Amino acid sequence: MTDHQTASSAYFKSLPQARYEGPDSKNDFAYRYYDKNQVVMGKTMEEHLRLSVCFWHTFCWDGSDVFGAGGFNRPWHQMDDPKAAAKAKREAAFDLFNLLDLPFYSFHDVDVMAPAETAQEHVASLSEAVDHLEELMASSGRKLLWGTANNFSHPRYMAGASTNPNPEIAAFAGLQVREALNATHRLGGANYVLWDGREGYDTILNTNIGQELDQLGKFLALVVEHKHKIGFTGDILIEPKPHEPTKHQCDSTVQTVHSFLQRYGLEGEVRVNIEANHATLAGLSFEHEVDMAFALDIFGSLDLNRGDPQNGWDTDQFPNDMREMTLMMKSILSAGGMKNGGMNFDAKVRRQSIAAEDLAQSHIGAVDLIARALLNAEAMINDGRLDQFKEQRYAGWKDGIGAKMLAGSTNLDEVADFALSSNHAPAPVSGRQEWLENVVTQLVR
Ligand code: XUL
Ligand code: CO
Repeated sequence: MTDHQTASSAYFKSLPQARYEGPDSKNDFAYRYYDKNQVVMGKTMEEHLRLSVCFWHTFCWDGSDVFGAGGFNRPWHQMDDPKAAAKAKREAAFDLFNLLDLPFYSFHDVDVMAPAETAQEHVASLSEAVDHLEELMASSGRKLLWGTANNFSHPRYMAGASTNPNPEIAAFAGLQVREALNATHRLGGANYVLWDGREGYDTILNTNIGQELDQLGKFLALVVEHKHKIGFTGDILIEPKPHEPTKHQCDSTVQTVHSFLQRYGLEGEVRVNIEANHATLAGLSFEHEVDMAFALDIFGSLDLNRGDPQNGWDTDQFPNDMREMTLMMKSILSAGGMKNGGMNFDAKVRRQSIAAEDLAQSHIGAVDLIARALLNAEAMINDGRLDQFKEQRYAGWKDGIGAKMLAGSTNLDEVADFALSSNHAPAPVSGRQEWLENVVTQLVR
């Protein structure tokens, strides 16, 4: 990858190249644990983690929040010509991808193109951006983890995209998805994501929820059909989130997405992109959502970030919890590792972190966290105590009446008669939670 690197914009020019220097390095731009070529359980770290930098938080956001204006003053935010600004932003983005030496990136259509108002302008502007992205990818060797359409920011989507009461707006959303999916296909993207930010309601008083679910289900079927029509071999992913910006979002959690896919006959066609902060917003843990996705066989990819436990919204901070990341990595390794998916930093620096180096160091720290979590997870698997405990806890279901119940080859009379004939009170055993937590503490470094 390093052979292809190009550096064209001035913004990151004063920053050094990030590379692996080992745990004792004193360099703030060095990786201490992420050695992309280090082999862990048969694959390099780079292949395991498939790390990705996102366009939106890192290059599009100007630092504004609902109470105040942006203070980042990135050069591409200061330019008057929107086309030149979009081009400068794309160039700066690839400079950071190269500086970090991570294999993947992700984008929404509107992140990479000059703003457009009409449908025709949208198509032309995105197409110009994709031509340029193709060149930047060829010269840098960076790859696309996923593309997506932003069907939530423009005011036309205030009442939803595919779930809008006005089908003309749903059609506009269809245009954006077709163009973004075609672009993702052309750029060799590994996945295509749909985050349905406005597909929900602010008040049930004005919402026909049954009809909106049908609109969303039928729309998703069109996306899947188009994927096959153009021969896109990546996965289509839905990104669950319970609320924000809407009060209620249709695809709240991994489990609700799974039920939704079953209802609309899309099982086997669509997987999930799980975001840590969306899980916690739903009152769930990241590990829960990851385990649930593997259990339901819809695991796709990950958006890495974290919330702030003291405030309840999607703060999209860079991850920093080794225990959480280790348990998540353990689930991934135990399930056979990443396939098309990867780990996308859907994370942003804080509003006061206005320097170019903040953009680099936020990623470098999080990359090291994940690399260390991978090593911890490997140690957990080799240690074996956690897996053995679970295995032995369910051993009774391997034969006898347990196996029959699981196979669905018995009836309630037989089950009840088994209890009667054995005629003893089955004894509870310890779940050993504290001991299990001790084992985790011993193995998280
Ligand atoms: C919003 C969110 C999005 C998706 C892509 O909370 O996570 O950035 O990842 O649309
Ligand atoms: Co996300």
